[in-house]
Amino acid sequence: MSYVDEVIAKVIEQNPAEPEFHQAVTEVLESLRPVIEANEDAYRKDALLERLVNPERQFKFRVPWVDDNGQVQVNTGYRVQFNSAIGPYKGGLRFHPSVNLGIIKFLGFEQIFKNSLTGLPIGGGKGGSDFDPKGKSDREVMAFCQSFMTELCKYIGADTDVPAGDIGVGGREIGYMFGQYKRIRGLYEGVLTGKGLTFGGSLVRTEATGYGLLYITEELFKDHGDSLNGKTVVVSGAGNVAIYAIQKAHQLGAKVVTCSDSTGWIYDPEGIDVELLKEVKEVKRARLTEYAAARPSAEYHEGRGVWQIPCDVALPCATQNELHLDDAKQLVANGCKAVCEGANMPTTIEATKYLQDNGVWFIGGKASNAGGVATSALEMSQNSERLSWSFEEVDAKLKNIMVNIYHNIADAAKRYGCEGDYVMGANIAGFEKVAEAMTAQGIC
Ligand code: NDP
Ligand code: 2IT
Repeated sequence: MSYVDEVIAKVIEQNPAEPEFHQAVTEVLESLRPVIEANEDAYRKDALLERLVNPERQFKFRVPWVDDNGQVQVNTGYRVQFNSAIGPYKGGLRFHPSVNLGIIKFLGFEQIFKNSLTGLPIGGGKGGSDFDPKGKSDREVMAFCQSFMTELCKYIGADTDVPAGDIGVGGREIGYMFGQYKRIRGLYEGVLTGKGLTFGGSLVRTEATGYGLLYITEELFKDHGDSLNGKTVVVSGAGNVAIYAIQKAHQLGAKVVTCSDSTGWIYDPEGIDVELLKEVKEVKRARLTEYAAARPSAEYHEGRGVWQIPCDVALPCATQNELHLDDAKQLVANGCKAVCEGANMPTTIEATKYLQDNGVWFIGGKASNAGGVATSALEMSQNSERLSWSFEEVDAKLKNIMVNIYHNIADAAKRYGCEGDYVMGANIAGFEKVAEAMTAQGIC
């Protein structure tokens, strides 16, 4: 059996009931096959792949908190410190009822390669909880965040592990967690990113994942002699990534006609009104039905369905495995040219393959959503030098990083004879740097 097949089989056997983790590992290792095979004996002897797929360390802890009725609630918290070969662990925290260890491990594993692609010195990690912030009062969210950080603060720090936001974790949650960290540890340091602008946050971090997604998509079109100007775009999600993806797509002359949340979706042929969407989702924390109620041109539909709307570009920005094989077939039938992932692993392996086999340009999240964590790393830099950069300066750096990522992944794919396979290019380019650093640091 080849080394790659051996390690995939071991991961499935040793991590039972973690299908998302199996999926993430399989996707990466399958596409690394030519790189591994070129150096198989040395990698096998060093157990490089076994070390890569096993987190350096993982924490699981109880998070008790008191709700507004005086009832004690208990959630589970996680932090997986996956790989520190190229820098301190870096990656978001997800608060969503679907969170379990397998989800956090898949996200932490992907983060290793994504962070490597940014070109910045950050290792891979991820954390979160099965806490559901939906419908909770601000006081309940604060109580949960304080309890979560009371335990997490033992394991993190500006030079060891720097969490940030993800699904269900935005500025409000980061603020509460930063306050509790400072209170317990007595340290005013850049231990979290995505902070408010009055206490060490970076300009552009809020917009960064969505903006970065559009910067790389624009570069992809440019490289093929085209641009986003005049293109029709479908977006899923209506959270942090989706909102700023829609905003930047409009700035680049495209028209975004859909968005979605966990209960339904919007088709707005006149183009999504970003200010209204921000009001509904960021301020009122309400359902998309409120968007439709305030916007005569918009239709609201229950369930899922954005991928059936004809488009030139599809940007999945909600959650994992939200774009299935049937959706991919529909996109191809409708003449979609490009799919670039804003979310982490939103496209199933079968759907990805179908899109690629049918000539759709496909950029996976490790490359296309790396703008968020890259800007987090820029926030860390600003915190270290105790300075703040202007919006224009951070935005220009972000754009430059995304353009570089595009060319690095395109070149890596070409080097291995797979021109246009940006998934393979991203996995290879991300892996090469981490593998070299791990090898140079000896067996650890
Ligand atoms: P948010 O919590 O801000 O928004 C998530 C959006 O997706 C919401 O509209 C939510 O619906 C919807 N959603 C979440 N879970 C589901 C589900 N199970 N089924 C259907 N819809 C769902 O999160 P973000 O925008 O920050 O994250 C979106 C994706 O982008 C995630 O995959 C995340 O890992 C990834 N990502 C985020 C980065 C960041 O900087 N924030 C960076 C890189 C990647 P509802 O409004 O009903 O909750
Ligand atoms: O998936 C991701 O890259 C994020 N949620 C952002 C992580 C970060 O540290 O900014």
